[in-house]
Amino acid sequence: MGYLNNNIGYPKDILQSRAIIKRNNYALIEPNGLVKNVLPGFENCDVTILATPKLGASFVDYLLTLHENGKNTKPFGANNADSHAAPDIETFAYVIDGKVTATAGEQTFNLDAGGYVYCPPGVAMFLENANGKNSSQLFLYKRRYIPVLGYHADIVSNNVNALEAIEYEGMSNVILKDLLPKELGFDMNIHILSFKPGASHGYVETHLQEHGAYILSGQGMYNLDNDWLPVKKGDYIFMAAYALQAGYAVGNEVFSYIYSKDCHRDVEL
Ligand code: UGY
Ligand code: MN
Repeated sequence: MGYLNNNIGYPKDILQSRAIIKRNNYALIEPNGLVKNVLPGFENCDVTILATPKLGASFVDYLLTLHENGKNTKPFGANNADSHAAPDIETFAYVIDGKVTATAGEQTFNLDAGGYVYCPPGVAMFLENANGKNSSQLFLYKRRYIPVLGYHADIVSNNVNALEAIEYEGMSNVILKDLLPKELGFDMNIHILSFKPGASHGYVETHLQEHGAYILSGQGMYNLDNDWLPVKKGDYIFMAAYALQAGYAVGNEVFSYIYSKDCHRDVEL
C-alpha cells in the first residue's frame, strides 16, 4: 500500500485533513490520504477503493490509474477466487482522463476522456491503457444487480459529449446528463450534474437513494446532513440513504460531478 499522490516523507505542515467519515450518513474524502490498493488481476495500475459496504454503501466505487501497459487480467467485479465475471454483479467505468480500450463481453470500445462503458451482470469488463507512456484515470463502480421479472440490462457505451444536455428541474444554469437508459431493466443510473458559478440545487434533497459522487471540475459549498462543507475537483462524496444533500457552485469554473443513483426497484421487506 502506498499513497496515491505520493505525498510521503516528513510532514511539511501540521497534520490535518478535510476528510469526514460518518458511516451510514455521508463521507467527504479528499485526495490527500487516499491509498493505492493492490487487487488481484490489476497490473501496472493504482487502484483506490472509495465507498464500500463498510461505509454504508450498497456499491463499491474506485479510482483507477492505468499506467503504461496497465490493464486488468481478470474481469473487473469478479469474485476474488474466480477468473470469470460474477453472475450477479454489474459494473461501470468512466474515463476521467486519457485513452482506454474497454472490452465488454465480445464488444470492444475505444474510450477517450468522457467515454464510459456499463456491463450488466455476468458480462466481463476488461480495461487497458491506450495512452502509450501516459497514464489514464478512471472512475469505477460495481454493485449487486437487482433483477426484475421480464426485464434485463444491456451493455452500454458512449461519450458524455454525445449525450443530451438537460436543463435540471427548470434551471438553465444547472445541466444534467443521464449516462444510462432510463429503462426498468436498469436498477441504477450514472449521471453528471454541472452547475454554473452561482447555481445551486433548488432544495435540499432527502431521499432513499444512495450516491457516490466524484467531482470532475470546479468548487462548491455542499450541504451534507446540514453540515456546509467546501468541496472541489478531485474530492469524492458518499451520500447514504436519506442523507440531506444540496450544493452551490462557487468560484469561476463549472462545478461538475459524476454520481451513481439506484432506481427502478421497490423496497423489499
Ligand atoms: O439525482 C439526484 O438525486 C441528485 N440531484 N442528487 C445530488 O446532486 N446530490
Ligand atoms: Mn440526490
